[in-house]
Amino acid sequence: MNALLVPLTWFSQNILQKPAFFVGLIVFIGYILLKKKPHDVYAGFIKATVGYMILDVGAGGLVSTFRPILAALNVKFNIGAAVIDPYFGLTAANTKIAEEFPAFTAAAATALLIGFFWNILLVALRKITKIRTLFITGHIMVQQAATISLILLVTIPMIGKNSFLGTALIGILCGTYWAVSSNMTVEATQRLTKGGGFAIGHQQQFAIWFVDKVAHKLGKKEENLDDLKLPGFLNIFHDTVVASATLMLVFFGAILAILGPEIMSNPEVITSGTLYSPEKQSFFMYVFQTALTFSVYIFVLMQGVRMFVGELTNAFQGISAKLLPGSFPAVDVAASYGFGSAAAPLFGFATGLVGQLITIVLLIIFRNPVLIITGFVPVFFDNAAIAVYADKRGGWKAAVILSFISGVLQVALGAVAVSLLGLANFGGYHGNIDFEIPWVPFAYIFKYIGIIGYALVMIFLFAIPQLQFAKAKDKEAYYRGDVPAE
Ligand code: ASC
Repeated sequence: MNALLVPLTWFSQNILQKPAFFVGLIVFIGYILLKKKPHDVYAGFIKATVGYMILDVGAGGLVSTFRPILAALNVKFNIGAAVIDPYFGLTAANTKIAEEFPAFTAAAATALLIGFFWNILLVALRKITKIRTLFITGHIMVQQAATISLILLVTIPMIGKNSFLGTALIGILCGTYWAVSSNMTVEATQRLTKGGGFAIGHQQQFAIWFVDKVAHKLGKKEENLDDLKLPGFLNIFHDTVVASATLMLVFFGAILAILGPEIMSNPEVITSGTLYSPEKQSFFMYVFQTALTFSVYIFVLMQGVRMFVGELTNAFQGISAKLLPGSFPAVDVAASYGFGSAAAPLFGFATGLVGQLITIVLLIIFRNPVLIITGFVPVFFDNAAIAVYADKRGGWKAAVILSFISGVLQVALGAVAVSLLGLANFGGYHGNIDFEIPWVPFAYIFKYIGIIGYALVMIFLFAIPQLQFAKAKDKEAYYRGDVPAE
């Protein structure tokens, strides 16, 4: 027994619980299965591993910059704060899991692998499951596996009792959500792209399905955003650094200005990060520097993500092309933007931002114990996608209404999730629209009926593709993803 246990323990401690090496290993195995040359296998492994280590540097920087601000908010106003953004959410979820569920540090990375193969299996059995799509967006899967791990660990205590079984249940739920939700976007995306042959595997699959169903009832598709000229200055928001730095300046500038120099220079409150020192720097410049530091670490983090995702996606794509000919790859939502009106993405972002800001002000007025801070990724990418799909079927009116509602939900349900999951001291929640609906309702179902809730959510998810198939008039066209011409 020991002969088996020793290497297994070694593998678990040194590889499984170190996501950087684990992701590197997935790429390594993927490339070997694809019969790549040894030097390419080596290069892929290095890029994936180093990329993940760079992500860790960015995440560590975000934590050390955010923690003193959280401490000050807590001491001065007795409130917490959370940025609703998947990178802040990933950092917060991983930190909380490491601190409170140490046996599960490897859960998210393992769930990623289990979920991926589960998704492959569900597509391989498509005659039974009716699932046509394989989710291959690696960085999104990393973020979602972490958030879903945290949701299950916090809401169903039983999951945390046995790390082997718990991790398997997390992985299977991840894979089922990936398979089912991306399958829901096939028709909408085929309509938008006139048969582009891909589906969406990102963070707004339920929203896209909904938008596609209701947009034409909210406006006329002839009155679309094609001729809209947005003010030129909005174009600066196409640059992630400019956009995230501006949001961070506005939010953290205001928060730090309100907190004031006294508390930020108090070594009893500010025990990590940079203590403000009045002799060395003006408070204005301290605020400016701290706010911009967030964009520095977001940039570092995204750079690392870019490195490992390139490799992971190649490995996943290769595996799926070999194993599952004829299936739809479910890819990043940004792939859809080129098929809509050129102005739609920025228009959705601006409308969603207004929805978010109004809701944040309302939360402050009603003294919500957690301050919600707009993060760039959900407010831009979700609402851009919603506007693109809505505009195509219901014109600008549908785009305004639906991206505004999405902005409101992102903040309101984001605040609910932060409280439910106890993330106020960790500074972040996922924030993307699918992680409001359906995931916040799912989390409540888990909380109130535990493992039975888990089973019900699985049944609900598996029923969706069955209903899609039952409603399809032409069953062969369903598998091909053909949609009637409009
Ligand atoms: C996300 C996320 C990103 C962006 C990117 C959009 O949700 O984590 O980095 O959207 O995938 O292209």
